[in-house]
Amino acid sequence: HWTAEEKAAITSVWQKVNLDQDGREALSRLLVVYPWTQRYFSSFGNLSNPTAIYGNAKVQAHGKKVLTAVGNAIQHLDNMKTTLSNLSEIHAQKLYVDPENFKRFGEVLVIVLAAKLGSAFTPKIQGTWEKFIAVLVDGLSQGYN
Ligand code: ZNH
Repeated sequence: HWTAEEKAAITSVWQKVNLDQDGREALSRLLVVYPWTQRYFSSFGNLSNPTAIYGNAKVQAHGKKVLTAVGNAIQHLDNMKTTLSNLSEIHAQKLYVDPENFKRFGEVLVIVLAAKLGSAFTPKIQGTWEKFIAVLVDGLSQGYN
């Protein structure tokens, strides 16, 4: 259900992503903008303010891990649901993450990409990314049924 143009829009943006920097930025923003998401990361140490969050090595490592998983999903656009089923079950049955938070993370990720790419992140490309995020969130939420 992806056109060649949509696939190109997703992969060309992803080529510009830096997993370390952008992963840190996305996860840090999630933790600052939606502070209740901090409850899942009680083992990460000090998350009491933005400076502590951005400087937290565990946040950096985990942001990279999450974006690496997003990149893996991008390599499997035509069967994202299967690709994400295992990860979804981990979040549902082991980590007990409220799936609403996947949407929040998706929104934050789009903002990080927009800030990074500026005018190159055209409305058309944003539209394709919103669709990608919706499919990603769907895939991550399947294990909650
Ligand atoms: Zn998550 C983990 C991915 C979202 C929370 N994650 C994880 C991992 C991965 C991921 C890959 C690892 C796993 C293993 O180890 O096996 N995530 C992901 C993605 C997304 C996400 C892709 C979207 C897009 N998460 C999320 C959210 C949250 C979370 C939103 C909340 C808020 N995760 C989590 C946790 C964990 C994880 C808590 C665990 C961590 C540690 O290290 O402990």
